[in-house]
Amino acid sequence: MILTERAIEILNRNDRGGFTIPTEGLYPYQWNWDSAFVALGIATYDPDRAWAEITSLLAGQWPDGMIPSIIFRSNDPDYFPGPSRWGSTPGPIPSTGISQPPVLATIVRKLTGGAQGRARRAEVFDAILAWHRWFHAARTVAGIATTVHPWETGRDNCPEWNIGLDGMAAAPDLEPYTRMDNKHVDPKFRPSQTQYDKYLTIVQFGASVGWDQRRLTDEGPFLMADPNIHFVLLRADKDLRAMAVALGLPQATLDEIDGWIAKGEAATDTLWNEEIGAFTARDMRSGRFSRGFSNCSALCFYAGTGTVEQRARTLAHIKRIAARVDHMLPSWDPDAPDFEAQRYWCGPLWPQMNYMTAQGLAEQGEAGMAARVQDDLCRVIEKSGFWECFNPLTGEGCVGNRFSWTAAIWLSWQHEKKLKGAA
Ligand code: 9WN
Repeated sequence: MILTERAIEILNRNDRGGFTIPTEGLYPYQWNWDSAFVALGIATYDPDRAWAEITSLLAGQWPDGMIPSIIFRSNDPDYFPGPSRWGSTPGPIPSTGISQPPVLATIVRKLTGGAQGRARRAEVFDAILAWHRWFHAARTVAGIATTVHPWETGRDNCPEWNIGLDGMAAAPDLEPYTRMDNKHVDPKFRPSQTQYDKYLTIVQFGASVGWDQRRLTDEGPFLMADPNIHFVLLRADKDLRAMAVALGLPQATLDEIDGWIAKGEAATDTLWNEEIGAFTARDMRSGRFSRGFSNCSALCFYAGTGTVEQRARTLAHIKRIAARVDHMLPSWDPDAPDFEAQRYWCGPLWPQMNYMTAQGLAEQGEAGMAARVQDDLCRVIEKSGFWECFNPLTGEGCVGNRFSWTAAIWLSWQHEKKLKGAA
């Protein structure tokens, strides 16, 4: 109970009036997929405020349908790269020029399932449809949704991106900059300077082409396919379709979404890395795969895709890792050489990933492992508090504290447990 009150207090404290920041100091703006997860938690005690979280995110949507990764409603000198570094963007509110994994449709479907949900679904359906259309048009290469920036994948410095980053050089004319992230948290948790130079090189390229998204995809310095974006989008397309059916939308809309789902199912194989025996990221220019099992490899269950054999081999990795760490599910394979238990996406477990992984495993008949993934996150929260991510070996909290999505996922699960208990 105390922890539940604490979680609500964190979300209230991070509320900036209709939208929620991930954490004070380090992330002072509205982030895309953070807000979707945050809505899940707020919905347990204030459904109207939860809905405002979603509509405030949609307020930043670009005319081409893209919903940016960060919406800059102010200019906070404590954050870099802020609005001036991204330059002029075409949306109604200054923003980044890249997106983030599209979990929104799945979360909107969940939050609007009741009798009163229909009007809300109808209110946001077209905007979400336009966003998915954008992924399928502006980001798709050779039939698979790709990404142009590690920040777009939501998992910045995961070793998955090393092949893509090694294949590009930092711009020789990179405008000088000062990182602010390392002033808020211990640099040992954060991406390296070399990685930051490349992140900023991609931003500089995007700004130089006026954020022409097709040019950024086709000509940009970095182009990889990401199991996170792929599985989240495929799952979200399926949820979008279910909402379209419930809303009685025309056959043409269903046909369009069916086309995306068929494309997504076919593209799943593009990410199958036979050598590792799992779905991994892939560099679209060289065709090379990344060399390790990440927590996104496990999202094939959440997307309800992959063959029986692919899922069995994925599950074997999950079981191997479960025997290796106290706290599931690390963001990178603990048996891989570049695993680092505390460095951001190189090892720590992430609450929003555990949420999706547990949901997918439970839906696909793997109740035991789903419970392990869920319980482990609850245990680290009980032990260490509401951190951004956690060391999977010790359960120690890492990077940002009093973190919104951690509080939100805690609340959502506690609420579901209560509902189950009452049934
Ligand atoms: C860059 C806000 C975001 C999350 C991402 C996480 C981290 C930002 C950063 O924080 O990314 O967007 O500066 O590291 O990787 O998943 O949405 O919580």
